[in-house]
Amino acid sequence: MSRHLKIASAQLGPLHLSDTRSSATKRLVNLLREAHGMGAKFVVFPELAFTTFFPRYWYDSQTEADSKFYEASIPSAETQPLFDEAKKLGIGFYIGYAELTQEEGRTHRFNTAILVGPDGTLVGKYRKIHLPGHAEHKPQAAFQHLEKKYFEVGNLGFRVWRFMDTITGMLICNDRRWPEAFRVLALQGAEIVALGFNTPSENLHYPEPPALRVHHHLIMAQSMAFQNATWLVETAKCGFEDGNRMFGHSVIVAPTGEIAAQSLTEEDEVICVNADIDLAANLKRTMFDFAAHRRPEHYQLIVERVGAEVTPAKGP
Ligand code: ING
Repeated sequence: MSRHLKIASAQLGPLHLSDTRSSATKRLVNLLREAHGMGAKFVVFPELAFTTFFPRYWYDSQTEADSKFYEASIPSAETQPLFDEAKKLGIGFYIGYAELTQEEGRTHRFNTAILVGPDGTLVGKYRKIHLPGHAEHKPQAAFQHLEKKYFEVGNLGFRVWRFMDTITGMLICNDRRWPEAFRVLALQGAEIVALGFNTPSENLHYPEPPALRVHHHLIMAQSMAFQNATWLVETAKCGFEDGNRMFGHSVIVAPTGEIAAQSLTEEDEVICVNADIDLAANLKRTMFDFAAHRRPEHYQLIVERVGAEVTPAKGP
């Protein structure tokens, strides 16, 4: 009898600068209840789910940004209702937020996601490692993408946890563009990867068809799930946030690479799949039997070299 887990992706529509944490939490609780009504036991919320995607704005004062957008504690009084409702309904969840923390006497800021068990316990924490964008102000640009200014590179590594009778790992947004991140999770036995994202529809650097960005998002999700034989749940915060559009297309992808469910709007929306966690067994036993087929002795450049360098062979 294979293991099944009803998984929901709870997509959040826009959060504006004027939205409060309490209003965001109310919407998250409503999504949780809708997912519960669909029978979901594990709900994946987006990246930075309590506030607007603030890295699109330059703030001279980090103190101001800290007070507006970061969680000094999780949960806090404003976000506690989500944690209470999930525990009451017996639902585990993934949620992303901006973490403000004091460690070794210093202040640190991370783009963080947590895994909370159906009994309300904190099971795992992940701090985003691949930070896109820039740290300097680009006043000429239509919008900023200042994750390198507002967050430090995550310092907890890529990890998995025993979670609701599965092995679950976490990633955040830009991580989905780097195959190494998924492979490190898969090498630890990941069966489910949960990933929240906030992805602008417009390209900051050059005119790129918005449809092409969605195409990239969808092919990455399908290939990463298949090549690592894992379930992959990618949940968007999306829509027009104070006029800045981010795309939806939240997806739940099976280890076979097939999209099992996809959102249809850029608003609050829940999609749900009764996931067969053992669906990957055949793939892991044959095509993606890592121990039988991988050849790490030929992969050292992946770890040793950061940027690409032209180093052609000297002969045949
Ligand atoms: N957002 C975007 C993402 O990786 C981005 C940033 C978009 C980078 C497109 C490069 C190209 O989906 C976050 N929050 O990482």
